[in-house]
Amino acid sequence: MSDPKTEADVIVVSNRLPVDHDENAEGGWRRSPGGLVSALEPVLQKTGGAWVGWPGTAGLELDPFEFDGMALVPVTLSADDVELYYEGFSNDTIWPLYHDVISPPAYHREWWEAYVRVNERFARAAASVAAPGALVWVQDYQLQLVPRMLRELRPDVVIGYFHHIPFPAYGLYAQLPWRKQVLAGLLGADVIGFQRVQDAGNFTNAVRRQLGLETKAGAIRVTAEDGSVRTAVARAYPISIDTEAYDELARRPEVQARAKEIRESLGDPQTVLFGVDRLDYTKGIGHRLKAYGELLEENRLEVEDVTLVQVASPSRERVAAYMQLRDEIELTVGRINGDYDTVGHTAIRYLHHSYPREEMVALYLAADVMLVTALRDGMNLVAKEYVASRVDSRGVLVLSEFTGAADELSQAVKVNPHDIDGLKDAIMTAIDMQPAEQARRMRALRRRVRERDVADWSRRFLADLHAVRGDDA
Ligand code: GDG
Repeated sequence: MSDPKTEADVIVVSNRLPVDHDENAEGGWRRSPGGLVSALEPVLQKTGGAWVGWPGTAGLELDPFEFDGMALVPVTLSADDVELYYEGFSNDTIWPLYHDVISPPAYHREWWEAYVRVNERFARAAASVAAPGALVWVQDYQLQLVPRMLRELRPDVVIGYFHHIPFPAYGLYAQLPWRKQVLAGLLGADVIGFQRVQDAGNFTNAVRRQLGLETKAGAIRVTAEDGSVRTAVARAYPISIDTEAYDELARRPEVQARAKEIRESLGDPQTVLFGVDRLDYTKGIGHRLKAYGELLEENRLEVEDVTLVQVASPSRERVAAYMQLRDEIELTVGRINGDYDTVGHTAIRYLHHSYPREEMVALYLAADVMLVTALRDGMNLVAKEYVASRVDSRGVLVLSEFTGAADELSQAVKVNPHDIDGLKDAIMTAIDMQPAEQARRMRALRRRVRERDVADWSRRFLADLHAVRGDDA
């Protein structure tokens, strides 16, 4: 590790740095998995860029360091900050509010104060490493105030913000006691990106109604305190995955052998249904289980013929709503298995673990039907990963219309997960679908995720930031 240079021309700011602590890794850090990191790393490496974020351990104070050709700029969070800013305001106020109040958001002034304080710290860290006129790209709902704070510190830089989760309809957004401050925070950016056209529309609507600003086709006229006028643009940039990486893994003989082994270990049922989600109340896991349980109860499915594999990766385990969700899901799984399992067959193979990506791809390949039944989801990358992994053009994606992915993946079997009878019929349609029809749909889906991968997403966003700066195309 060496000291990075202190000025960067491209800067990414996100809650977490793209690395995890790992005592066994060289230098003590390992690159964290995920599409965002793989898309942005080459950009930062090429431009000598920097990434500003929290290293993931409370109280850890670190100087900037270099990792894989990027300058990493750590922001320190105390245990209190983690509890109030991250678990509190980010994950128990904004997250439920922006996901249509599926779980009731909690509004606490102390959490808000911590959110302001921590956002300021991120803004100052970004300001301190930005070269004159740098492009700064802020990521996600934990940092909605950073664009404006950064603009005040550094009026010379070009600021982008990307919102990974939904932006709610005005009637819900209006609940937020700090609704004006959050909108003003976001409007500090030159380009404000959302997953869906609908999210961008909800945002501009809130801006009009709360701040009385003029908006036209996503362009918002913002007047600063000194009277100067600028334009901020809100538009959709649907995020994607590293499609090539999934395709490549899925073609590996050892991954294909593992997929076969998984099916064998389940007793080679005719049909394997698969769900994989962070254990989060937005993902509709309970609705999925209800529909599946009723299909077994009505003998439309028999436990000898079908198994549902549900990976529920541990998430936000210190937030009360997540503890309660886990109890509910595990109670339901236990009931269904108790009612329908035989000595030799299980209705649901429930796994509360995280798996390496190779194993995920093997599971995708082993699954005849992929169930994505989110009640609200910014995009849902699992849907795209399933498609990218199906190099055999087989398998059926059942996809909730309340995901961002539904806008793009039109050949999936679409469902409204609240309509349990409709969901049951969709699962049966998927199970009964003929191979030729599966292949026809899967090929079209695969074309889409090949053409629009995560590199394409970051290129589009950064091109718009370059255009703001007046760089040549
Ligand atoms: C937010 C938005 C938006 C899950 N379990 C394991 C594992 N995963 C990976 C999946 C996928 C990712 O986590 C989950 O991404 P999603 O998009 O499905 O959902 P969120 O975590 O809620 O992400 C969402 C996203 O941001 C990007 O903008 O799409 O709407 O909510 O990549 O594969 N990966 C491995 N083992 C696991 O056990 N390796």
